[in-house]
Amino acid sequence: MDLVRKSDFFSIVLVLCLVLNSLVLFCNGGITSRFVRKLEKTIDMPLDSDVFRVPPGYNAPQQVHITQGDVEGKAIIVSWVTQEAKGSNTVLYWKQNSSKKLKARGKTYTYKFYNYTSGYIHHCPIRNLEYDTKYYYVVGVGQTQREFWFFTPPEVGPDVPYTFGLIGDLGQSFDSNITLTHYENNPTKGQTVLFVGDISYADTYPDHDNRRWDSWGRFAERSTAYQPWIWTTGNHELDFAPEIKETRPFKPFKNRYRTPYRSSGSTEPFWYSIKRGSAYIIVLASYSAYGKYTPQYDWLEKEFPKVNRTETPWLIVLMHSPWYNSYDYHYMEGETMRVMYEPWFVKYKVDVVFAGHVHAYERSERVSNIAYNIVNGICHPVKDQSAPVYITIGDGGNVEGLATKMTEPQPKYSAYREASFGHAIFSIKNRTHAYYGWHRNQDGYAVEADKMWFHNRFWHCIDESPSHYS
Ligand SMILES: *[C@@H]1O[C@H](CO)[C@@H](O)[C@H](O)[C@H]1NC(C)=O
Ligand SMILES: *[C@@H]1O[C@H](CO)[C@@H](O)[C@H](O)[C@H]1NC(C)=O
Ligand SMILES: *[C@@H]1O[C@H](CO)[C@@H](O)[C@H](O)[C@H]1NC(C)=O
Ligand SMILES: *[C@@H]1O[C@H](CO)[C@@H](O)[C@H](O)[C@H]1NC(C)=O
Ligand SMILES: CC(=O)N[C@H]1CO[C@H](CO)[C@@H](O)[C@@H]1O
Ligand SMILES: [Fe+2]
Repeated sequence: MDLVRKSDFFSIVLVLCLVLNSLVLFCNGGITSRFVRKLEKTIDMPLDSDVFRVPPGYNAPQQVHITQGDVEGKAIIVSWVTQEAKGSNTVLYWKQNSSKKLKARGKTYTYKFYNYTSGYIHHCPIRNLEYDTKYYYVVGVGQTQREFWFFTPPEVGPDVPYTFGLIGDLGQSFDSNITLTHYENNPTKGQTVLFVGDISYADTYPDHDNRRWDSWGRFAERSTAYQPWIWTTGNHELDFAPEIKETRPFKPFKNRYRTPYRSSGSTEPFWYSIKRGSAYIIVLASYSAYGKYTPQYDWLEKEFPKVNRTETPWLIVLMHSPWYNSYDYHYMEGETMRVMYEPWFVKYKVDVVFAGHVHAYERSERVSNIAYNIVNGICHPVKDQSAPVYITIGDGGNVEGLATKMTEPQPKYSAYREASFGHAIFSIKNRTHAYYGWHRNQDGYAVEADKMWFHNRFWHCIDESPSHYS
């Protein structure tokens, strides 16, 4: 009841704001949502919660997750953990309606972190899959077997519809569980999650208690075992802890999660690219060196010219630390990377950039700020139809809670901002149109608190902002 009334109230406010916003054109900032959320402390689910239950049976595979295993989408990497013994590293898999079972063999890793020793972490690439096909797979061969399934993407092509889910800074709180539940129950079904970094928040526990990496893996399995999650590294993946002599950054992340970085010519798992359907997705690393002459810089410089918009019209970039952020939190942390790379984003007409880090939601206008050259003083974001829309989606619901303080007044480049937990859906229809919606956790599963039709920057480069239509 209460919620219904609140969302009705919100809709009215939103409509009013939209009308006002279109009247004042670009002179003022965009919308700061007035949605009023019940402010509660964000708490992690205790280790004995239902979502963290260890699957029954001797040495049962747990924390099962899949990710894309090549550039084109014909390979997948299956990962899982066995706790009691090494067990088999074979994956059995077969096409729906086919009785022919195939086998792939993976490799097994363990690592230590301070006084924690990991279980047996298995990673098994499966190659030469057929496009647009449902596959079943089994892990735990010979002991406790568990069966899952996934769909391969359609063959890469310009008008292939495809729907991505967007989740960031998820963690393992009660709110994280609500976010994941809303993503799963959204009537628009995401086919792959683009995850913008900050996974388990195990580092918020004493000695980075790595059992919280395990519990996160078990919690997320209900999604990660059935659809690929595309990983971006955040600061909570660093696990840099010299006080306990853990000085190799990203140790738990690198052992537990795989990315197909070699396929795209990258030399580190933290930055890479994939094609999926009609999208070309570039994943950048906010916490790996990105200045001139660094490996990431050299790679990205060569990567952008490879994107063929006739093949993959949609150019999407993922990173953790946002470049355009009008919250008080993490203010300007993305600035140095912006200075390095923004001219390329405009030159190559990136459609949209998704970032996390700030635990709230924000969507920008199409703006750029690339005219400044130290002496000319031209350092303001300006409307730019070749620039991407920047979306901050760090609102997964982790233990650190919401970022509620915003810089005032709302800057011109900020189209919509709201401090609520949620997720988003980016649904590509064809080479010219994609539909985007942001869903806050307080609403019904189908409700879009913010939405926008994206017009492709290469094929249909016209202004989409409401002010344009007024
Ligand atoms: C690791 O050390 C902490 C204290 O620093 C202790 O509470 C915990 O039980 C230890 N864990 C293991 C697996 O020894
Ligand atoms: C997490 O959400 C699921 C529903 O998707 C529910 O069944 C489960 O009880 C929740 N667990 C906790 C600890 O909130
Ligand atoms: C771009 O992709 C299209 C469609 O796949 C292809 O016909 C064309 O040759 C490609 N262009 C380049 C420069 O590779
Ligand atoms: C692309 O999709 C949009 C939205 O569904 C639709 O209006 C448009 O007609 C489509 N374009 C083509 C060429 O089919
Ligand atoms: C073509 C074909 O036989 N499709 C079947 C595959 O199997 C599912 C159930 O497993 C059936 O619903 C399809 O009809
Ligand atoms: Fe972060």
